Amino acid sequence: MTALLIILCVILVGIVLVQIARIVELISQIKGEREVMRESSWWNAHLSLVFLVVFLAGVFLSSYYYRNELLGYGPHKAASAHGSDIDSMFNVTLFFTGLVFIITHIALFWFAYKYRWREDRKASFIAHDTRLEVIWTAVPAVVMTLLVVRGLDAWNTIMADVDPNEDYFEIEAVGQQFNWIIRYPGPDGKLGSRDFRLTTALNQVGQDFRDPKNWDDIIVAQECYLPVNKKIRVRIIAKDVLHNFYLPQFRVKMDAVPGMPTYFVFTPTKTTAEYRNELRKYPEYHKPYDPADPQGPKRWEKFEYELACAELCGKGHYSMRRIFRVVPQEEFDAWYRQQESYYLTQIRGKEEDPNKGKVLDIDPPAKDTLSPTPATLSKI
Ligand SMILES: [Cu+2]
Repeated sequence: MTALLIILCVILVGIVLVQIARIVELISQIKGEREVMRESSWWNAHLSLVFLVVFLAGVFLSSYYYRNELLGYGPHKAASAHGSDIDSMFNVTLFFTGLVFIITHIALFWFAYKYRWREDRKASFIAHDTRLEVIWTAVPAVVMTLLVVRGLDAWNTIMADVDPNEDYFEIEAVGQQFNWIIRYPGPDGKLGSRDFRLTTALNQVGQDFRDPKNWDDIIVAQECYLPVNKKIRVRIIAKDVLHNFYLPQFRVKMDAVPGMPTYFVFTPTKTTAEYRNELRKYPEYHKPYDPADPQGPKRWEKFEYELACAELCGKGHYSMRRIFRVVPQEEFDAWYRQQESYYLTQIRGKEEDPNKGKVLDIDPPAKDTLSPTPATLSKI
């Protein structure tokens, strides 16, 4: 019995010793974890400072490096009367948002460093601070209000429609999958009426040819010309899905919505030739236009104002591209005189012609007539 008790005592002492050993091990483990924590906290804090410096340096250097890629800078200056308004608005917004961006990022990473975990301090808990809340609500509210008011003011100025009595030139852009149909008024200066129910393969914008204003309208097949320093009003229409009429250098961008005509009024202030001349200042525009032909024309020499569709409208979206050439008034007039009426060249006398069989004063003279009529004279 005594032997049994001695054995039990030895086992118990053994268990106690094992437990003590485990406790000692656990204590040393806990002490080790704290050491690991101290180390990782130190590294995280200091690496966040390194990240802050590298990140901000990257932001500044890349902005500087790509400055000539941004609208409003370098070769991408505005070429319309209202364009500089939009650019300065972007700059003001960029200034305020940029400032906030830099301050918040410095604060974020600096605080992560400053308040890293340390054994000798404990986080304090602040449930509420009225003064702080007032500051961080009021300051952004005031800044945002100023930005929005400025934006609204610019919007109202830019989107103001033309006065019917002022001197302007109106054209029409109809977006469809996948091209723009550009219609110019004829010598009467007025676009004829449309009705979508009249649309056929030949009459693509549904012109109502009973309306004499349509008889001299021009559908421009190639490059569209615009006179410099003349107010242009574009009627913007879509036939199928959403498109967007976008002339980046003129800061013109407006949705083309099916069933809801929109418009944009702008005044081009730089001719294509003047804009090309400005691009000459930038070395990137001295590279060959066609990389396969290094001796060929340079990029600045081939620059054109391009109309693009800025609404992803389907598979052929990329092909909705048209060239707009801005030229002095005399050059525009010369080009304009060469354009032919769509009605006279494509519709007159065909199935679609509601005036078939009737004699109109715009008809060319019969072959045996020697003297041209006044109407045809005005077309020459
Ligand atoms: Cu489109």
